Amino acid sequence: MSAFKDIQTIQYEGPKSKNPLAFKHYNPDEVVEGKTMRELMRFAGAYWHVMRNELADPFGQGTADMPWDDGKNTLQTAVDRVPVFFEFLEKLSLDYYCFHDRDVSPEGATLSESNKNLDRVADELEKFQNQTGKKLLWGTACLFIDPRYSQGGATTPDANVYAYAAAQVKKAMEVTHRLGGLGYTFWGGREGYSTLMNTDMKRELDHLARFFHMAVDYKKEIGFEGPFYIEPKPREPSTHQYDSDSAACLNFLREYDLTEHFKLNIETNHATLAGHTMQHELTVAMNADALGSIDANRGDELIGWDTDQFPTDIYQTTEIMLCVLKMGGFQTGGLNFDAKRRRESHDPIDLFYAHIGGMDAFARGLKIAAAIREDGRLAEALQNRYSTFDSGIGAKVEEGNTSFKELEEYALNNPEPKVASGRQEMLENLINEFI
Ligand code: XUL
Ligand code: CO
Repeated sequence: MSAFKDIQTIQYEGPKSKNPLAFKHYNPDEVVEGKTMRELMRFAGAYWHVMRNELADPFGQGTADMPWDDGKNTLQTAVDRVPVFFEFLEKLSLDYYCFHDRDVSPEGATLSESNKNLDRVADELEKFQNQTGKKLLWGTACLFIDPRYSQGGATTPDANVYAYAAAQVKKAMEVTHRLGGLGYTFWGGREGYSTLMNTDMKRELDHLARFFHMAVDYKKEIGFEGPFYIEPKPREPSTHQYDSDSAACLNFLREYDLTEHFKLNIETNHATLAGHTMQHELTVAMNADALGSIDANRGDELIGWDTDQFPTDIYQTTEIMLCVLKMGGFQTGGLNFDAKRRRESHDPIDLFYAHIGGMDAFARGLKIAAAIREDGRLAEALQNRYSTFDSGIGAKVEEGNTSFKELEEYALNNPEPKVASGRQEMLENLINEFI
């Protein structure tokens, strides 16, 4: 039985197509910089948004029409959702998916019942992965919905909750490993605080590091070879989250000797909530060789929260794909649509429009980024801006072969420096030549 029987597999029809159910730019087998688009993008569907997001907001109930779902929180309903999700992935040529343990299977009356539920649904996920060739980009544990985690999981003040969180992550790692997951994500929405009056920050961070070290030990024990990802976000639902941005995460990982096992999963709307551009967050991660994966979405300039909208901004997707190409493509990561439709877009077909738009926005970003790189003027301008460091006194600085004394002597004996223009507007015009 088909859940989307009126919708055919979405085809690439090219930029001139007027068909809203066709790709205008995402052409999976088209080669860009020596790789197919499919290899470069590694698009993933997010189980929580596609299958479980009823489109509620703090002021109103869900609006999403999901005729395939009886709305019950039973194991049978969870099992029945799996083929619907894989039909969706197939019809959109999404090669990967991501899930939280509790999106795919219901919490039971006890932890061991929850684990059994997860095993049962994992059987089904495995079956459909084998049938369709779809792959798990990453798995994760939901440590933020249940009231037990209201004060944190790995940073809770209660050791009993901490143990429960560890048990839940252990199980989610096992299932991710069993399903051939390429990575495992930690997003710490409750790992932070509401007020410092009741929070021992140092103790909580030590506990978080302990938690991660134990996860690393366990990953080695079960032979899980994929990276762990930390997904930075500054706030929401906590007032302050410890993994607030790329720099904070990297500093934490270095402080606690965890860098070897972790990369970052950077989300566009989290970057902007942190007061950074996505390009900034990606660049900080890349500089540390820690850009693992991307949660693809966008925020809204007029709304101050995590709106998780589908990416449509070509400037933004171009900047992101410039970073991805610079890094030589993803290793284990990809572009996961951690994005939801607006509450007003409640029809099943809106799920398709939303993903088609996101995939096309990224495909355009990719083609534009590749053209900018091929043209070479942007890279040349960047290179030239630092050319005084290529020889003479500048080269000595970069080689570590000079001192304050020598630099003083140089400054005293040379004319007043005349710094060259940054040419921002000219470079903005250059980018616009390609957009
Ligand atoms: C929440 C968010 C999460 C993570 C996975 O803002 O982005 O869905 O991606 O837990
Ligand atoms: Co996310």
